[in-house]
Amino acid sequence: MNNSRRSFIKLSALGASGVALSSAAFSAIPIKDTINSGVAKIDPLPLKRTATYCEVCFWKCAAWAFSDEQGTIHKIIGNQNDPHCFGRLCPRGTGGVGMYSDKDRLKHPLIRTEINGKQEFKEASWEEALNLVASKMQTIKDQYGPESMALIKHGSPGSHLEHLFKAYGSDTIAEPAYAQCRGPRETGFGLTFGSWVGSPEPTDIRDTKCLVLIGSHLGENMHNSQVQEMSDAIDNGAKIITVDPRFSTVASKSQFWLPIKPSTDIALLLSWMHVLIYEDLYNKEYVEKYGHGFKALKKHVKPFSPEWAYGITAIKPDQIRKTARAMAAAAPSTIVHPGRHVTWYGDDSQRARAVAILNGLLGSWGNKGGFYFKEKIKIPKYPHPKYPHPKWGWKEIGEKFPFAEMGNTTEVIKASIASENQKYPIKGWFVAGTNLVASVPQKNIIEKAVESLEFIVVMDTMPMEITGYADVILPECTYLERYDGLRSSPNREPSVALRAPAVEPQYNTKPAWWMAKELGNRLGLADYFDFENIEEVLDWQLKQIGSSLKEMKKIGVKNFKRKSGPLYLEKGKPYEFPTQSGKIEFYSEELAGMGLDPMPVYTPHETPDSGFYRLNYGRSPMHTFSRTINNPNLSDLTDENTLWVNPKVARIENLKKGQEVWLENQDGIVSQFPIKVRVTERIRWDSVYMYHGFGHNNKKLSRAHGKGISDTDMITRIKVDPLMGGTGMRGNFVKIHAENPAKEVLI
Ligand SMILES: Nc1nc2c(c(=O)[nH]1)N[C@H]1C(S)=C(S)[C@@H](COP(=O)(O)OP(=O)(O)OC[C@H]3O[C@@H](n4cnc5c(=O)[nH]c(N)nc54)[C@H](O)[C@@H]3O)O[C@H]1N2
Ligand SMILES: Nc1nc2c(c(=O)[nH]1)N[C@H]1C(S)=C(S)[C@@H](COP(=O)(O)OP(=O)(O)OC[C@H]3O[C@@H](n4cnc5c(=O)[nH]c(N)nc54)[C@H](O)[C@@H]3O)O[C@H]1N2
Ligand code: SF4
Ligand SMILES: [Mo]
Repeated sequence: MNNSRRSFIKLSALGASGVALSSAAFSAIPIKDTINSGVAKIDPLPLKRTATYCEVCFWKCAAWAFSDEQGTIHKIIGNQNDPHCFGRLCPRGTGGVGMYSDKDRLKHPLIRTEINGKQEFKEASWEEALNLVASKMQTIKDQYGPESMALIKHGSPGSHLEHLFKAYGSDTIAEPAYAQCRGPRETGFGLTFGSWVGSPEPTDIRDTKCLVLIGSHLGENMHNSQVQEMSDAIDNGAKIITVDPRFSTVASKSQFWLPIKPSTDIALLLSWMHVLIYEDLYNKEYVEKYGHGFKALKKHVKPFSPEWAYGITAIKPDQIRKTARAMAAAAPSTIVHPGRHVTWYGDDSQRARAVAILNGLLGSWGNKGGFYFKEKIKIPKYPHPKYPHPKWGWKEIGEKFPFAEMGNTTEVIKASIASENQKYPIKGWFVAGTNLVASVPQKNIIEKAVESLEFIVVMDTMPMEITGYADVILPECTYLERYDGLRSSPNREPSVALRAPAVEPQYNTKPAWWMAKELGNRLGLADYFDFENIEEVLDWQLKQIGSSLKEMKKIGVKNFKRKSGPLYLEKGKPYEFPTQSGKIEFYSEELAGMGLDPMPVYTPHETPDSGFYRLNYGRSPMHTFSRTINNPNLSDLTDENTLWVNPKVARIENLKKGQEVWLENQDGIVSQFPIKVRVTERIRWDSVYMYHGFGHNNKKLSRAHGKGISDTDMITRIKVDPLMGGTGMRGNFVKIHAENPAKEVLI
């Protein structure tokens, strides 16, 4: 990217101001009467209590932030009445105050300028920055149409900008939480039960007797209420079955750990179906009543005996039988968890369908201890004129994927690379709340797109890597300094949570809703933002659902009674599933009609060549993706990732504990930094493992820069899901080098 029109700008490292703060957020503060009172009486200062919901990850736990008049936030604790957290935050949520106190934060609007041939960011006023963004958006609209401006977003800023984009005329919208995360499971479950799993997942873990986790490592994956419910279920004697090539934390709490050969899960799932059906262990009454195509499924899985699966998965037949029987013994209070980050090998929607079918055979969907029928409150939209109809948008960009239900980030990036026959030309990006270079693999296509684009604006709170590609950077204040949209989430009972500012925004930062409104005014869309401030909108919305801003400020979370009917299927009452057949589709007529596999099929995937190991990655319990690595409180707890290698691999590669190594992948891509070796039996000998999110290369991130390796950098080969376009990331292989191989080449 040297000498390019838009070179990546790494601002120099900060000096003393970047020194890590102490982990004050974790120190015990004598708070009495914190619940159900407006003010916590703390000696010697009274602290103000403000309702919020956490933005450190997307579980969005409702919380109370305690602050003083000087603007210090002393503590954030969970809201007792919140079904996402039951009054307790995870360590990341507790450390969320570090997002506010981080001295590396973006502090002012920045505009890319060229000084003596060198590109730099210069500080700008909000007036200058917003005028520039609006004029570029207007130019793109006039020259190419509004569709050519894309919004790539994640998290809370997204909804404010989505409204701006729809008003402006663009539906070219995508987020990495779909095609790089849970998209395939929504397709797989949608095709089987007729509805998305959604977030939070309606898994009745509290009352389960058997929880099956397939590459879903709850406990490291810190989804709060699920982890708490799982821990209670374990205390109540629930069996846990973990299928993971790695001995995860939850594997250590499991009755059965099945260390599967990576990429072979569909074979195991088919074999489990075989045992349930041919040992007569499935829920006959349920299947007869609610199932469609069971006979075809029975025939389909006949050859898939545990002996057949053993040769593929390396799981012993006896283990496959025992685990299938354990699931059946607990059914219908058994959950085969749908997983969440499921974009693995390209056949992910089909694997998710296999998981769904298994739940169908066990009778788990709609039964206590399985999956409940969730309910949420629909928050009315603040009145505004009708949105215009774009000529094309995310649907057309992803048109080759028949089951895509949201924009696909990878396809939007590809459509941004200029070419002769660009069908859906994207010319500008508005990136908000997503560090694309860390969350979407194949950096080369991102860089090509960046080269082609006429304009990029990034809205973030931190100088993350993506900001280095921006023409304009809009600094958002953190979640602790702003109002946001209401959190309305589907649960056993509907609930609504408020986010209000605990403190004034630091520096020259502003909330996304304000930026969206200001841009709307400049783009002639003021009618869509017919309010003075967001309090007006929130109060109006809350009044429509029987509350008010005043009430929500006091209680933070409001729980509502169910209106949609019972939590589970009712004995003796008919129930129609929202599928084509009105039943659970063991056999999918829809897929068959399109010439696609109507039932999941196992296909082998590539395995590493000699000298290479499969790159496996997952969640750091103390971090969220790349977003918290620089957080002063959380980097105190884990400041780098390590490379997990099996002792056998350590012997072959002559590796010592703590030794720094470099990685090179199958396409010759070398890691930007070294990573320390961790020798452990907890990973199979054919794979290596690391936490996702590390290896930041922006020097402005004083704590995160150069710490560990970015898994995303090493993922250059992707396996695309033909059903919905998911970006399968787990087919990459790495070599381990004691010295930096890139350096060797240079010498
Ligand atoms: N290699 C690899 N890639 C992955 C994954 C993986 O495990 N490995 N996981 C995938 C999954 S499951 C997901 S969901 C996606 C997640 O993808 P992303 O959401 O893109 O994840 P982050 O890297 O955390 O980027 C979040 C960005 O939002 C910024 N941010 C944080 N808070 C705010 C805020 O309040 N306002 C604004 N404006 N910005 C904010 C952060 O500073 C950061 O730049 O990544 C996917 N990509
Ligand atoms: N602490 C923390 N918690 C989080 C997040 C976070 O960033 N930090 N992010 C949240 C988000 S958005 C998501 S999507 C979820 C993601 O959480 P999960 O859906 O649980 O996914 P991963 O973190 O990708 O976990 C991957 C697991 O799959 C295993 N695995 C790898 N290959 C295979 C295979 O071929 N077969 C099987 N059976 N297993 C395999 C890995 O060893 C690892 O244990 O986590 C959520 N929770
Ligand atoms: S699970 Fe943790 S990080 Fe995620 S929203 Fe809840 S407290 Fe915040
Ligand atoms: Mo995700």
